Amino acid sequence: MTEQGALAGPLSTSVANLCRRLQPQVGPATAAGFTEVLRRLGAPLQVAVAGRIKSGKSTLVNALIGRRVAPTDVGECTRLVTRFQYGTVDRVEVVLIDGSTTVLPFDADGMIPASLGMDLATVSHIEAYLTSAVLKDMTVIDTPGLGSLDAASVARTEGVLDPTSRDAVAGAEAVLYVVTQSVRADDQQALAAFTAATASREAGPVNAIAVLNKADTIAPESVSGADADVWHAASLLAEAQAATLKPRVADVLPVIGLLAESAETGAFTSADADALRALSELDDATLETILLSADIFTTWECDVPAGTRTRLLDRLDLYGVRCGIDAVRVEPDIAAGELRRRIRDASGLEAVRARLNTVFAARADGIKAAAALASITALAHTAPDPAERGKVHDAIEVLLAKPEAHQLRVLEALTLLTSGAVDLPDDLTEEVLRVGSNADVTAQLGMPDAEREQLTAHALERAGWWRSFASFGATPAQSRVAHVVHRAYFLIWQQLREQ
Ligand SMILES: Nc1nc2c(ncn2[C@@H]2O[C@H](COP(=O)(O)OP(=O)(O)OP(=O)(O)O)[C@@H](O)[C@H]2O)c(=O)[nH]1
Ligand SMILES: [Mg+2]
Repeated sequence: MTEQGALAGPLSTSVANLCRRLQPQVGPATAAGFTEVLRRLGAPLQVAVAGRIKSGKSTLVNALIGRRVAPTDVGECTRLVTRFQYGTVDRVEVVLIDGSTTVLPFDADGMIPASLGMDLATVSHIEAYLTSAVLKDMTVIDTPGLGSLDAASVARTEGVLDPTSRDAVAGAEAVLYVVTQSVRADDQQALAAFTAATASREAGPVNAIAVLNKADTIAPESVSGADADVWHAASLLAEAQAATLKPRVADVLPVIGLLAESAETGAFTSADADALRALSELDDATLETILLSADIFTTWECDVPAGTRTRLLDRLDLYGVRCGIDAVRVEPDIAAGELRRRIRDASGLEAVRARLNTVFAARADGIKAAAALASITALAHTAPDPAERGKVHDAIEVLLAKPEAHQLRVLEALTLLTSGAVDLPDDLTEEVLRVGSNADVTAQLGMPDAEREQLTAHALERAGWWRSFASFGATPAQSRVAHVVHRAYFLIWQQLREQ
């Protein structure tokens, strides 16, 4: 088995070294388990996109990858798990339950065919290898809708949830949870089940974020305080949902997946820009009328051909069409590329990407190492030979005492804070999140332009402050978190001094 790519960081490297060192000293079953752990450690972070049926998961996956490749809306492939990972050549394989694979040609539009032409009962999942750069840092797993009534697809989704399964769909390490306007009680349950069963030791706000998708379809009058503004309404709703989903996710961000997909995948073309320009010339009254509903928009008699309007509606829906027309009216000469960027900006995708980067990428080392340690611990439990079990446990103890293992405590502290299990004043919470959520020292200290000397002094000062807070000013629960933050600053200080 080959090991792909670079490890996520120092802790993953230590865990990998532990596996390699112990491998020759253990029985064949445990050794094979280590090989699998090593393979997983070397792979990019596995991010599952989960959520209720038709919430727009596949649309978002396409937007994130920057290619319209996952079938949306209809077809049996929306009932299958599809893993999108980096490859040097675009290739799609169907993986059968017996482990064999068949290459699947892309359809005429360059998409994964919506129907496979084979017995779905024999299919495990789909593996798509794409040259998309985003996939170098994370593997994106598109999942069938939770809460779908179709028993076979439910069973397949549970395959994703099964942490012990060696199946390729198992073991998502992070979750992007897609909700729409109404979060239902079973959304919370589904999210709980999904995060609890991922391979990560502590699933929760550390490795899960949520998006409020289809923000464009929210009626602003239904949200008090929204001032008839769709995006404002979406932000308010997202905030309320964050409070409901809080112990499970770090954040809920509003997004319009459809606009993100159209802008990022090139589905929005210069012909669409021309169509928006033509529509922008309609008089105000006509425009207001046709934007009332999708039916009126496509059937109203006007100079822009009905087919062109249907296409626009598919790409942008009514809200996006309105945004586009507004942009053209302000700036009649706007180029198609600029219009595409405006649509992307209106989609909210950039904020989602940024959050994925801070929440997942910066924590990938800790998240992956925690998942690997959980697997190693499970392997040790099932090892037949007590001496072998002892050896593995001892090695884990040694590893946990190393400075790089401190990240695991930081992840734990973040979970305690963001889930509300431990309360701190807002400014302190923000400080802990900053220290725990960034990979770069200047960002951790919140001093982007500071010299090393200033950084060193600040780290030392904060280390001292958190130590006394841990001893004097804190409840026992706060004290636990404070000790972790103290040590985080101490390690930063040490690192700065050694540079
Ligand atoms: N208006 C609007 N429509 C959207 C948005 N995102 C997705 N859609 C539409 O919602 C429908 C379902 O989208 P999919 O991406 O297939 O949803 P899914 O969650 O993958 O669906 P399943 O895999 O079948 O559970 C499609 O017609 C999309 O075009 C959005 O932000 N706004
Ligand atoms: Mg889908």
